[in-house]
Amino acid sequence: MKSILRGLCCAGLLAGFASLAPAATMTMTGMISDSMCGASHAKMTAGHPDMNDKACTLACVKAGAKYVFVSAGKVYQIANQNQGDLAKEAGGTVSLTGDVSGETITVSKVMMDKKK
Ligand SMILES: [Cu+2]
Repeated sequence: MKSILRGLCCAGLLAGFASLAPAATMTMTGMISDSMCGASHAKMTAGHPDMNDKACTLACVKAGAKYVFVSAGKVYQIANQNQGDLAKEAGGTVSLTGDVSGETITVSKVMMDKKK
């Protein structure tokens, strides 16, 4: 009986930790995209062959979408949309450093990925 109570107590603690997860500074490789296209611009660029990923991202943002960061298939929201490098590296593969909290990143640094 005691062990069951202890188990319940631990589960509660873990759940509490998960929801209060502190922001962690992380560097990830991924693509700067927009909330309209998400992980792929293929749908839009198919209809506009003159558009590349960068042009698409910028056009989407101009149309009201937000910059997002796509890494390993996951789409992160970006808290500071006015970060200067976002427009510069839009559509490109980058190393992005920022504070990650859940699904949201506060971007501190964007570096072009030289490998690509
Ligand atoms: Cu787009």
